[in-house]
Amino acid sequence: MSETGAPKDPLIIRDIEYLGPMASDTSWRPTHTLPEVAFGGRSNVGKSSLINKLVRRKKLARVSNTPGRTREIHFFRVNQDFVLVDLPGYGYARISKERRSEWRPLIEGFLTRSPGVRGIVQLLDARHDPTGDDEQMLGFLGELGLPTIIAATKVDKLSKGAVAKRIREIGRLIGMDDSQIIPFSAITGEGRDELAAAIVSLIGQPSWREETSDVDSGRFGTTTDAPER
Ligand SMILES: Nc1nc2c(ncn2[C@@H]2O[C@H](COP(=O)(O)OP(=O)(O)O)[C@@H](O)[C@H]2O)c(=O)[nH]1
Ligand SMILES: [Mg+2]
Repeated sequence: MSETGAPKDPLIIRDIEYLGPMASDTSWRPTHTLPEVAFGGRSNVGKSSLINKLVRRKKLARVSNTPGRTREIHFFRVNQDFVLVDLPGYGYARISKERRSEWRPLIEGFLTRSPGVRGIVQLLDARHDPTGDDEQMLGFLGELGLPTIIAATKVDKLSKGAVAKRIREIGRLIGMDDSQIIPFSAITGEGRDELAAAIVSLIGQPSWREETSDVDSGRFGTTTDAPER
């Protein structure tokens, strides 16, 4: 990043459109032909703040003061590049045990049955070890084989040395290489461009669900050319 001139923005935001909410695995979902990138994490982990920073909008995803209340999946079209899928936050401590596992059918059903999903940005609080809910979610993502980018949030609350240490520890706990974990701060903007670049790379790859056929294997990054309806 220390080259001359301003670094190039890997994801220039031209326009964003809210497509709507999905309340259950069988209810409405948007029809489009763009790749989808999901965002998941525990309530209060900083997901709305990260999304707003990523797309450079102050209030796109509501930064909620009442975590645990958002029970729907929200869809946003970003340019003609991809559809950002804001999953409901899980694991809010102050709701009952039964209600705490309500997230699983909606989130798991959506990720399992959405042909357009290319991957997920899974958020973990950099300061803390993954919770039981985080482990369930990561276990599910691992079984599904969904390409996963980890964003470690709120790193502004830690010293530089502590961040490096926490990233190593989280990587060890979740069995992922540190290089797959992006330190992120919605306050300082650290990690925004790195995350944007990782998403651009994800949506440029062929779908992880498709069998690689000889005809298809040469395809690269053409799926964002779908005509607007
Ligand atoms: N210091 C700091 N606070 C953050 C950061 N991201 C979010 N927060 C705060 O954490 C709380 C939850 O953030 P929010 O984005 O609503 O989390 P969500 O429930 O996961 O969508 C809010 O008080 C935010 O201001 C961050 O990067 N640094
Ligand atoms: Mg939120």
